[in-house]
Amino acid sequence: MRPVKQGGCVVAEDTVFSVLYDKFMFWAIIVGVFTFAWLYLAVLRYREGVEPDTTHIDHIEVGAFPVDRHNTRVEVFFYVLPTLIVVWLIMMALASNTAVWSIPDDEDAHNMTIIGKQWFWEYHYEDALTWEDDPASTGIDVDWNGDTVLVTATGTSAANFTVSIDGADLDPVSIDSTTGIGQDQDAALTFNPRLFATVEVTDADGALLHTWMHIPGMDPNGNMFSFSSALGEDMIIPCDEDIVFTMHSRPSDDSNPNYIGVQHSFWLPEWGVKEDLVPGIEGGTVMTVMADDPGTFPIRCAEYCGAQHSVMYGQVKVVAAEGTTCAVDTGVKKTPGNAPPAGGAY
Ligand SMILES: [Cu+2]
Repeated sequence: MRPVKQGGCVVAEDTVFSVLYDKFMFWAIIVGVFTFAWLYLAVLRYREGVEPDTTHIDHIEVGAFPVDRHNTRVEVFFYVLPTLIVVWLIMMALASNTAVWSIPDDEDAHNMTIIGKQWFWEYHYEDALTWEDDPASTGIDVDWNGDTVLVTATGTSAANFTVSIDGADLDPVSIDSTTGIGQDQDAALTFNPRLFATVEVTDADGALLHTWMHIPGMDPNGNMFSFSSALGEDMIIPCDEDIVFTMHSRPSDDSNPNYIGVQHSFWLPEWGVKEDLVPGIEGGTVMTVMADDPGTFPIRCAEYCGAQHSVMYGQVKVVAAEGTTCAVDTGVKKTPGNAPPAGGAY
């Protein structure tokens, strides 16, 4: 489902808890209709001046507690049915909790490490991510193959593209205005999956029309590329994949070995989920989300963490991994993937 515009903001649908809300609403309506129908039936049947049909299953006498004249089947039904509904609601709620606060049994999950410091977030990439803006909406397609970057922008106002590798901008390359094709071929462009790289396509005035980006994953030494909200950078995650966040609180100044930082809470209001970052928990805490809809959504700190707690916010941008779109409505997992593993989930 496409994101819905609400008050100028994009609203994510089909999150675990919005689906859970819909399920609860469904059962609440059924129970409500049944209960009120029964209520009005009783009001009509047993109102003053109407002789009740005592042969009927309920054969209740107005004003008398039905001790002697009761119906065991109806009474058992009245206990068993609500109990079944309550058990079913508990199962659905626990399944949603398990889907969020556990590590999914998913080889293809996109793993991130979130570091909370006073007072900003760092988004570290354990897994690489290559993505670009949706060619269907920008009309532009970037293809980086070996030492060649090919930009196809037929029928758009694209004029130039700039390749940046490891933070260094290469010279802009112009795009042929008739064919809409721009190509750069150079040994310096040989694609290296270990380096952060972007291709930005701009119009003649320099306005950004289309972005292609490669974010490298963890290197063999365990070093990870990261974005930081302190630099105004957004966290970028792919849609339609389990995103597993492992979260740690760290001091922003580690000159004092006795100071291990404070508790933060990584809150994604759009998904209705948050999880604490607890100093001293070595393995970190874990939370899983699946982003179904593209868009940019807020990140907040939900645990008072000091003087500048209120500025501890960031943004998460949900994008389509290269070669995919977010148009497929995968929804969320309607059934729990597995039970929480021993340890790891808090
Ligand atoms: Cu905080």
